[in-house]
Amino acid sequence: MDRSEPVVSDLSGGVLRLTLNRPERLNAFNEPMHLALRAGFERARDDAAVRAVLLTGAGRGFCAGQDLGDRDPRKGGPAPDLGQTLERFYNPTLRLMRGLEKPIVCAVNGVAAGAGANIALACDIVLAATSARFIQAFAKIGLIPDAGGSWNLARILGEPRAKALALTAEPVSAETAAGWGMIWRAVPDDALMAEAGALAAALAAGPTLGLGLTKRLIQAAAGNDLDTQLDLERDCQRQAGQSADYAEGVIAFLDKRKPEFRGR
Ligand code: LHQ
Repeated sequence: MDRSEPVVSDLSGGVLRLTLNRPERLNAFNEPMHLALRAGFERARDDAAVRAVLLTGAGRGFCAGQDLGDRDPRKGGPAPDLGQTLERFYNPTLRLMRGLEKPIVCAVNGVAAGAGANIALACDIVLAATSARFIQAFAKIGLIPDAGGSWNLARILGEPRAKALALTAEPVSAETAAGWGMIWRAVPDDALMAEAGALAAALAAGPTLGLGLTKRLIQAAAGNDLDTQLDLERDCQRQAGQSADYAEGVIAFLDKRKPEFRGR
């Protein structure tokens, strides 16, 4: 692994693998890492060769949130504007991830704390090593859950668990997270990367347009009433039905062979 890149980016078989790469700081975010991660998701959005993203971390951690050494209060000066940090760095990346009409798989290889936990929860399918923990660490330092955490936790878990996690900063194991529906699956440590890689590869070989529309629909559901959602399904299905991958899927079914989707 190249130690000089804050995020290592590798495109293979339609999967863009993005590896957070500050292992000595448990992949905590500094400015270069923020910018590199955002550039990775911009590439995923703009490059048709990317058909799925796999996000993971180098070393023993996934991501420990914001690098707290970057703004050491002992250095003096005025209190930092953390709202601006969110506006400049986190929020654009969270919006890119949510708007990306390609699946994002997250392989949580170790501890995910603060904004690191919430970046993981913002991915579409989250697998975690059984040794990994999710920690809403914010309460320990007087902050609020950011990086979409207050929104995602409340939606995924409901208020009772979301509030308890955010107010206590109690770690949640991968198995508990899976049991609560906070993530898709807990996987033995030594099997995590193979399983996440295979899942991302299968998604990248899928009907990209249809998968992207599916992501859009499921994300829209909670904010829509049934009539609005039915209209949206109609519009998306119309679009999906015009794709070459839909024709290929049907022909492959009728020919009793595996489809070869091209992502259009
Ligand atoms: C770290 C960090 C870290 C620097 C471990 N920074 N070095 C948004 C807007 C703007 C500003 C503020 O924040 C935010 C969003 C946020 O994300 S706020 C939440 C920030 N994150 C945290 O509060 C988590 C802090 N880290 C921890 O509580 C622990 O490190 C965890 C529980 C993640 C892991 O514990 P251990 O497995 O015991 O590892 P460790 O604590 O020994 O960490 C290993 C090294 O990584 C260590 O450095 P050292 O030189 O002693 O080996 C840590 O200082 C460093 N590190 N997290 N966020």
